[in-house]
Parts: sequence; structure tokens; C-alpha cells
Amino acid sequence: MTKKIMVLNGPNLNMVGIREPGIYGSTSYKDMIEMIRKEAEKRGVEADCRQSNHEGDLLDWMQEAYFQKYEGIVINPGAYTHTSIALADCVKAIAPLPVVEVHISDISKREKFRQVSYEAPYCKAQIAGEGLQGYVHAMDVILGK
Ligand code: CA2
Repeated sequence: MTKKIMVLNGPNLNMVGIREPGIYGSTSYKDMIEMIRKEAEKRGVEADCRQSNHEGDLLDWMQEAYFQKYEGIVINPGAYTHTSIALADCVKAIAPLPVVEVHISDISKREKFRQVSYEAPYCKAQIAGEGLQGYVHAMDVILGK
């Protein structure tokens, strides 16, 4: 059976490419997902890509990845990065399943509130500022490449 990586996107990430192209680029969410799926395929894995504006969905899906024995999780939690202790607890709870946090923009160079990540301390890595390639880089981290 093909190995699976779960690729999660949090609130508003379905809007990339539509607004704020200076920060998030001009590629649509649909095209971004297509690129991630193709890159996963090249690596012999399936990217199971999901997006939600609801925190609980992200928690349910992370737990699902754990129980269904995915290879790992790539997650851009969007603004929940900076607010959610529940997401941080979840990353901790599903250890040792590798979770890699991705941000399209370089959050270290943005507003102070974006420089805080509650889950990053429990993640295998945090990748920020690499644009959409950050998702591919994150899959490689999970695959040990
Ligand atoms: O840089 C990232 O990937 C972020 O996770 C994106 C989040 C933001 O809240 C984080 O601080 C950094 C925002 C998601 C996209 O929001 C949009 C807002 C307007 C137009 C298009 C997207």
C-alpha cells in the first residue's frame, strides 16, 4: 500500500493566490495542492491534502493521521499557529509521529504576534519563508531526505 503524508492547511489558506499576492504569492490553493500531490507522487508517497477554517477539524485529522499510521503530517496551521494550545497539545499527544510546521511567509520577519508558535517546540521542524516550496521541503524532512 502507498505510504501517506497528511498535508493540512488551516484558516484562510484556501484564499492564497486570491488576495495579498505580495505575501503569499499568486498561485491558487487548487494549483498549490496539485503541485504538492505531484511532488509527493515523485517521492513515491501520497499527499492527503485537507484544508479547514475550523480548529477542531485540524485536531481530528491529526489524530486520524496518527491512528491510520501515516508517515507524518505537514501542517500550515495559519493563524492558529499563534493562538492554539490545543494544536500544540495534539502534536505532543501524537508523538513520535513527525509533524513539520510550514509557513509560506517568513513569520520571523512579520508582526510580533506572528513570531510566536505554540506547536513549533513539539514539531520535528518549522519551515518558513520558502513560499510553496516549503511544503515540499517539509515532506522531504518527514521522508528523511
Ligand atoms: O505564512 C503563512 O503561511 C501563514 O501561516 C499564513 C496565515 C497567517 O495567519 C500566518 O501568520 C502565517 C494566513 C493564511 C492566509 O491568509 C490570507 C489572507 C488574505 C489573503 C490570502 C490569504
